[in-house]
Amino acid sequence: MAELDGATLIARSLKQQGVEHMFGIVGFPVVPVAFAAQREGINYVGFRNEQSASYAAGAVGYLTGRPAACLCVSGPGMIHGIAGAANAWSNAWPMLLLGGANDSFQNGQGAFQEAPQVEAARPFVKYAARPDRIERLPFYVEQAVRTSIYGRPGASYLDLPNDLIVGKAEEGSVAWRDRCPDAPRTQADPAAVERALEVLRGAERPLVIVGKGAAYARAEHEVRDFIEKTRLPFLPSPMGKGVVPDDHRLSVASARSDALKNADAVLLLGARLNWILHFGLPPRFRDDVKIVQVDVCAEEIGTNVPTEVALVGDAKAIVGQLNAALDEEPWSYPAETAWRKELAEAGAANRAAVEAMESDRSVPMGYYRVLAEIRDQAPRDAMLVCEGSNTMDISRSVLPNHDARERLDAGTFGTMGVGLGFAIAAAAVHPHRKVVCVEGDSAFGFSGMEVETACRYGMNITFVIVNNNGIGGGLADYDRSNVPPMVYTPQARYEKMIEGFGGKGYFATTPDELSSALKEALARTVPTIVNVAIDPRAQRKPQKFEWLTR
Ligand SMILES: Cc1ncc(C[n+]2csc(CCOP(=O)(O)OP(=O)(O)O)c2C)c(N)n1
Ligand SMILES: [Mg+2]
Repeated sequence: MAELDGATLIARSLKQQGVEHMFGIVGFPVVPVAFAAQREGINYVGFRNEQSASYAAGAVGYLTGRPAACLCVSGPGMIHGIAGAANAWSNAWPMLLLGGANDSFQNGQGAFQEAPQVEAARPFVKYAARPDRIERLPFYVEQAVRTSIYGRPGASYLDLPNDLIVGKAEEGSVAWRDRCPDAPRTQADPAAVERALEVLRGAERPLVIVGKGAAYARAEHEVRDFIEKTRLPFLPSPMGKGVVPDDHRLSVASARSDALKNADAVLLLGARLNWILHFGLPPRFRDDVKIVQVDVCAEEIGTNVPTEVALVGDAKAIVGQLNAALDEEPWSYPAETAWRKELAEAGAANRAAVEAMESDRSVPMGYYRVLAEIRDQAPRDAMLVCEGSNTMDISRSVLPNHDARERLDAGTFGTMGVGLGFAIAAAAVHPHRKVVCVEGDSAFGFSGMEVETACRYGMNITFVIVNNNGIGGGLADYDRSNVPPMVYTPQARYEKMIEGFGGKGYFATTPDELSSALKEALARTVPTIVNVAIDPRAQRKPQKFEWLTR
């Protein structure tokens, strides 16, 4: 009977479990795993740093609902990969971290790159294991995949000693596992569904908040239907954007602060009351706000604010239940109310302030002109990746999303350095679409070398660097003997680096240069960088709660 090696068993099991992408860096002892993955038909993308590879794996999990694998060498490689596991943990995205490890018979001997890897992964993963026998590798791979996608999604870790990777097993002795089905779409208690609608019907100032949990659950059809049926005002979380298109007439995103502060009932659809939503607490929310909470994770119910009605389960299934109840007993929030008027006025005032900045053509440019140009030129179905501080915050309001899962950003963990990995993940999942990756200059620097990865695979990515010479802003010039902590090289020519790898770079300092550079860059299908020098003192629109935003 034929023998199979551990590497082949790992790769075949991954493919069997619906893992289509593997990102990583090879070295001891995982080289055979990467080759086996390619043989088994998994798309292997070799990165330049495991951090980016691990971020990319999480993004694929979010975009597709099936985890991607991040393959790391033992010791330092695996330690780098924890960055992505932690990012996936914070965002509740599925991914697999695969760490090569020293031969198990050398444990404790000071083996090459020996490290307590299972222990190191543990706090950030839902599942961490070191398979015990080659024959049982499919068992462990199935458990890792299933755990990552069932319940609240997250990362799983498998520790893969060299002897397991190169060892062999008789084909007949292998305990193969069938593909685990997608997570069951659990419904909420029907009584809670009735009660949720009662709370919304009784509210004077209702608000729906759509989070990335709804996007992950692929609930866009149901959520749009629900918004149309109820005519409730809604706003999205940063990555909940697009579940309902941003240009929908019932969006009150441009009146976000006012909507949060004055709502008397909030329906949370896969959004958590964490720092992004100011914990649901005063002064950003009313202290008597009633929270109706849809979440896949029962433990999330009641975090920071006691929940009025808990709907625990899958967002797509539960919003479907709400819609079915509304079909039985139709209701919609009245067309003319003081609340609608208030929100419309606040939204109009905010939009007017922003529009003035967007059309300001002075040099040096500010953020709004740059982002408005990207908005006007990017294809409608572009995948958007946005990262930075001001760059990302402002992009949220200026760059619209038309569909679900089309925006990736620093997310719940606020991680700088995710952008390039995310862009590569988006290109891997959607090879026929343009990826527009908008990066602050600091954000770009964390993983800038991954432009080589994008060039090597000929990915259709346009990187736009919004360059203000530093972290939240730098200086036009500086004294080398006293460099302030937030300052980077003024007008650094980041676009030149991509040319070394066969991509095309552009540098723009004026609105006209930006406009033509972007036009050319977006028309190309090879990777491009448009490096845009903006005013190092440019800031975002003054915020009502500036002191609380970080
Ligand atoms: C991994 C990590 N390191 C450091 C930070 C702190 N931090 C927050 S935003 C930011 C960079 C902001 O600068 P930039 O990307 O240039 O955007 P800008 O605000 O200048 O437009 C940094 C370093 C972080 N969030 N994550
Ligand atoms: Mg900057």
